[in-house]
Amino acid sequence: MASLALPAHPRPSVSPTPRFKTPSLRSAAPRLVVSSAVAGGTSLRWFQKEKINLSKHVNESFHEEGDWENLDADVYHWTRSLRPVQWYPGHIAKAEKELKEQIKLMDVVVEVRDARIPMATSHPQMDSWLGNRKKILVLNREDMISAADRNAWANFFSRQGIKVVFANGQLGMGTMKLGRLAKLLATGVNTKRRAKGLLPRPVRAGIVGYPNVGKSSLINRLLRRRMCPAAPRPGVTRELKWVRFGKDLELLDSPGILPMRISDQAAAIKLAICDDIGERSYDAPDVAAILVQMLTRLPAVGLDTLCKRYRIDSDGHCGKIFLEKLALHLFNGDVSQAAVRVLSDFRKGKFGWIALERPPR
Ligand SMILES: Nc1nc2c(ncn2[C@@H]2O[C@H](COP(=O)(O)OP(=O)(O)OP(=O)(O)O)[C@@H](O)[C@H]2O)c(=O)[nH]1
Ligand SMILES: [Mg+2]
Repeated sequence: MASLALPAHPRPSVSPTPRFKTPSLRSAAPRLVVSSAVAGGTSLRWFQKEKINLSKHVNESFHEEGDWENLDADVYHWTRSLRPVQWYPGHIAKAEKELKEQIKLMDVVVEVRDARIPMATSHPQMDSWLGNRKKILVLNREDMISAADRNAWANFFSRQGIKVVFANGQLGMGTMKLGRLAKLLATGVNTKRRAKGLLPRPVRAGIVGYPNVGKSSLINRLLRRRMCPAAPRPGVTRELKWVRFGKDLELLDSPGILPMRISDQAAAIKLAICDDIGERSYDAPDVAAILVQMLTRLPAVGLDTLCKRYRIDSDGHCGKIFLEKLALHLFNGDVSQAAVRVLSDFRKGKFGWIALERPPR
């Protein structure tokens, strides 16, 4: 089984003094077959494909949805030996309690997710809290993904009959549509009130989601006023706050909520990569090493882009070695600074705008 790893990654990657805990792509590959068998029974197909691609670069074989599944399986394995990423500051515990109370007042709920990682920013308990309430799903940061990513996610959600709005909380795209949709979904509220002889009231829409996904920015853009504090770090909004939009819509801005314990550590690492979780909850070199290994595998980026950007020579299979080389080249051997640079470059789109997740099959 171990030889399976070699064809796709032919050059040896040896670190004389390993300083990181991040396992390399090479070390994860033998286990990958087992997990893909568990995930979708694809191990035989995967093995055959690997044999055919013996002499090809790994990127050239990254064509199908199944390759995303393999990448997800690898990310899972790479995270297994790392310190778990957990972030649950006091304000989130308090906000979660209050949010569950406020949900009772909402006619419609707008769940905002990060378009780069729509699965990792999906709260496992959200749907049970919402019950039968009408929901609009917003994939925000649409400017940070490719057209192919967007199409893949649009198709995935439309097949499930889920209403999804792609939005840009920074420039305002999608916000008017969101406002219209929220009022449309809640028209029944005032029909019932009129039937009872009551005056109509504004529709109440709650904006909920993970930290730093752009909830407050979306509200500000819709209102065309900076009513809610927004900044490029998770945990900015600390209190729930209702604001009025015109005479017939009220919006609730809420603090980003995530589970007390994140059981899926692959998702947690993606949250860290995308800056959707507090930076004190993770080790930047570990996270950046995994990002390098992911980007090396994504055809839209690939090893060449990484090496050219930093003018270093690396096989990219082991993110920690890549970071060590980058640190020696640019930061006097300081791996933490190298890690912060790679993470910040990804967040600024320096490797192109790409999603880190594709829909499951
Ligand atoms: N590129 C880009 N940036 C965005 C987008 N939406 C929001 N931002 C930026 O992302 C950062 C976080 O936005 P916020 O609106 O504060 O996010 P939030 O979900 O309210 O965050 P918390 O209150 O911490 O939970 C801000 O710097 C925004 O300018 C978007 O669609 N694209
Ligand atoms: Mg906010």
